[in-house]
Amino acid sequence: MQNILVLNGPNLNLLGTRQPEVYGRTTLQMIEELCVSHGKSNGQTVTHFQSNHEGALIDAIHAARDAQDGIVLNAGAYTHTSVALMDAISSAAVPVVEVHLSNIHAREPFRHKSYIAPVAIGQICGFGATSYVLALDALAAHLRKEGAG
Ligand code: CA2
Repeated sequence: MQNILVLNGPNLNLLGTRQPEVYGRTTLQMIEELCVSHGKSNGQTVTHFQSNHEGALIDAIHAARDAQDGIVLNAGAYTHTSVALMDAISSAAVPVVEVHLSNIHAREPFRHKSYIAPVAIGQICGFGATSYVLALDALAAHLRKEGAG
């Protein structure tokens, strides 16, 4: 069994309630339920956490060091700004898959830069809620290869 943390950053709690033309009608709760059920089919125990606060996300990454085999991270707008999150991932030594609902490379230039990408094992973006499912599959394969699951 693999233990996976699905970690969501700022404003993602608003999913499905505002700007449906950009982010769709799927709520964060629906995404979390999808991750729990898809994780089960991969032999993964999925827990989830969302915060609008950079420090709380950093604390969750630090705590994952002893409790989780991998992290699926949508850092929201902190993706494009946070050296602190990048440093937390580097020090946690837990594999992270970066996810985004939207294709950040097809959006405004400031979204093309990710501080998460250099310290993640990979990045999946542009597939809506399916980005999370693909990230769970990627972690399952990665951890099997590493012998952790
Ligand atoms: O596409 C993604 O998943 C993003 O991480 C979403 C972030 C954005 O800043 C990143 O560039 C790409 C924004 C999340 C905000 O979500 C909202 C949802 C509903 C209403 C307003 C914001």
